[in-house]
Amino acid sequence: MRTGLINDVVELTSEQFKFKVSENAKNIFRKTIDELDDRQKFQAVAYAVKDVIIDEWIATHRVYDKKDVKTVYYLSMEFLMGRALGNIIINLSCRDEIKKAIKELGLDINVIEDQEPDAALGNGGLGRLAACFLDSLATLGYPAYGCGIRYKYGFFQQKIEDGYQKEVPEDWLRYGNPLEVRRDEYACEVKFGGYTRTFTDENGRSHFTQDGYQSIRAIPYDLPIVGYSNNVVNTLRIWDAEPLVSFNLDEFDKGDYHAAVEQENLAKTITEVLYPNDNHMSGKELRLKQQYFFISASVQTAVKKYMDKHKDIKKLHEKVVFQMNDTHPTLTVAELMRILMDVYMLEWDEAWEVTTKCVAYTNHTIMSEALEKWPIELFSRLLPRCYQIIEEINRRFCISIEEKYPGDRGKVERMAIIYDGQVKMAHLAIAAGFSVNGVARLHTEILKNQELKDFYEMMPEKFNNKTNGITQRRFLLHANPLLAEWVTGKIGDEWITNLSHIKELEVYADDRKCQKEFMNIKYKNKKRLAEYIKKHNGIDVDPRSIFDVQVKRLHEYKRQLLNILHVMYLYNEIKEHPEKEFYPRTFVFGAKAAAGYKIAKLTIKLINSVADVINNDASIEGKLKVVFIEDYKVSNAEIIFAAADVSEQISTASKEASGTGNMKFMLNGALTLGTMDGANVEIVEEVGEENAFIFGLSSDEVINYEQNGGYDPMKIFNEDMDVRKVLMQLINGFYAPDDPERFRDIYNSLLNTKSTDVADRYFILKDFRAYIEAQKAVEEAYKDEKRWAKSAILNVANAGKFSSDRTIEEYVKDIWKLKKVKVEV
Ligand code: B1N
Repeated sequence: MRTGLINDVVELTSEQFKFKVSENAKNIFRKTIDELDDRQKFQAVAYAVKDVIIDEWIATHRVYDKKDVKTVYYLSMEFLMGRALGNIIINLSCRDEIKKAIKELGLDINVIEDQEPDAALGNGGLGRLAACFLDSLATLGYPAYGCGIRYKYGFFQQKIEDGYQKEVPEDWLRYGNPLEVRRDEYACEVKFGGYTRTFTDENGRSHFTQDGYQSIRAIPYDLPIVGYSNNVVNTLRIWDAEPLVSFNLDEFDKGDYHAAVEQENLAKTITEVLYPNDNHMSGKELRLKQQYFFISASVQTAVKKYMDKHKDIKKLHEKVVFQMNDTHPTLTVAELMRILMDVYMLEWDEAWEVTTKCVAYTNHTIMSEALEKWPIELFSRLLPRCYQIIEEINRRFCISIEEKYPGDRGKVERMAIIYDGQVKMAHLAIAAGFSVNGVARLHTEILKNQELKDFYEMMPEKFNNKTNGITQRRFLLHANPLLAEWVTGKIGDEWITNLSHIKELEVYADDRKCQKEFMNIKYKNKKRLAEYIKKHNGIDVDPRSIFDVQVKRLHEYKRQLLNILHVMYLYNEIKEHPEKEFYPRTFVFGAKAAAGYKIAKLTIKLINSVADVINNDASIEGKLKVVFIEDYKVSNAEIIFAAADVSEQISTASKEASGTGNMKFMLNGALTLGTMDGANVEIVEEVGEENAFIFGLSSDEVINYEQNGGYDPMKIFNEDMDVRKVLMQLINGFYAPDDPERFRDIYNSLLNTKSTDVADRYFILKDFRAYIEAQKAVEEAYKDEKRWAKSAILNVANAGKFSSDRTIEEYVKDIWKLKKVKVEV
């Protein structure tokens, strides 16, 4: 039962909720409920839900205030929230009343939920992790703010035209966002450019200040993060930019026309769009502006909030901790130092002491092209005072390296924060952070022993692992209501807030009746996806076939190419041996490629071309289907995970820091087909190797090859006739009769050392045979329904570790040191 502070929340009845909705229809749209179109219905309901949340939101912050709690600020350029409404409703304790009201109004909750645009303020895993963490923080009752950017355009919408990806702007705010609250009272100023000036105060102390800068106003919008059944509502605060003073003719008269226009343009462009790169750095000036913009606003606000209640800025770390989601928010270090010294007049050593107790850093990748390095010229021009501070941090850091390793120039060269004309953000984050963590055990080990070896040797105490997790509220309870209900029927509903309980399902894995129930639910979910595919792709797929799914960002290291090359191989096999028994298979792909990532976009075209040929070949009697789901995003992901039999997690070992899709599949009872990479290692450890399909090179083997100049893919091409045939089909027009050269670049990326510096950099051919064998094992296993059902149930039962609740408890215990709060009467 709900225990709230405010009467109207405590006793919310379906009648009251219905009243709120009809009032909204009237006040916002001047209509009665049945006159509203679907979008308006969504808005009327969403505003009513916001009304329900608001009292708890206020109550939560009253408790935080009163208890003077320590708060984590989770700083992230990305929060991939997806849709809010459905998720909020399942988290609210009065969910049943709301659902009842919606039904009694004659509205269909699924139709209403479908009207909401996804809040796609993120690219992929890193942004979705941030969203899962916010859900867990609220559900566990920890004081937390998410801090980010209110991009006008989120991650682009993907259209497939003639098999090619087309990017369409995602105008998610077109109809406004009913759930946000604009907080003008917390607006602040952010300064760019100009120069630093030194002045001496009356005590003879010198200080720095910035002059000749451009300014913009940062305006926060708050979004509610509703905890599960606990009255806690935390806040995701995303910043928008506005001109400080709107364009004025004064400036024009003074002849400062250009300066005024520039300042106004800066405000317009800064929050315009999310950079659509995953695991890749774009060295654009605007990106650095975005970073400083939201960091300056967030850090200023956090410090101000602390100083409103406390006197001693030197104890900031007792109440505030900043978690930097990768290096994108690393300017936190410089900005906090700046505020402590220039605003609160601390000495360097005092400011450094406070800063290094307040900031912690999470590393999410070892891909070298993702490492953030900024040219000194750009950095110092845009952020002169921050640059000056970083120079001094670097000077002192280099001295400490020399002290520890006298005479070792190599150390200083490899570890310096500023070197070779560049500012290295990861080095700054490690030098200043009191904690450095990787996101899966293997990833953290690679950081310690390879990528960040020098740093680990010098400061081992900073390094720790926090294996990623996902929220079971969205990815089971909301995404898969049939399975969720089945689980609750078997073991009760404690798993919703404590996923370790799901282990209790294990005793049902061998039970024939339970196996049938489970497979029946899977079948229904596959039908749901088949309907989605029919509606969106016009393709018929058979829900009795094996649903083999790879959905994630398109990246060479994730090896969608390996998957589609194997499909091409299977097709050849079926054509050559039509008499051979073959269990029908549906290969499902979903992936967006960064707009400028040529080979990734060509891979999408290849998948669609292969799909065209195979899906239209009547001679194979529907044994094989290939589907590319357009516009893969959080909302359709929920349908896809629930329907999967096989979870493709086939990255080149060592490259995928963790992966989180792998966990979502597991929780929904799909079996992992994967390499020993990222969190796959821990998934297999939990579920047992006999309930997964593991293949391919190990991370050690990959790293070994890399350190010795790669391997020779030509040898495989010359010796393995199946591989050779598939590769030839890339350049003989088999899948591109109108332009046989179309896929030449893909062919070259695998074989040709003239056109790429390393042939087959991602070991696709090296792992190809092993992948074929693993896929054969999948087919064999699926034919044995009992065995498959057992394995699938065991996957669900052993997913407990992969709840983001567990991850957050570890962050709290080892890094953030927060206290749980109860919000009640
Ligand atoms: O972060 C996820 C991990 O599960 C994935 O393995 C990892 O690839 C992903 C620059 C990134 N790492 N780095 C990024 C995103 C955007 C950008 O501009 C890098 N994303 C990951 C969560 O830990």
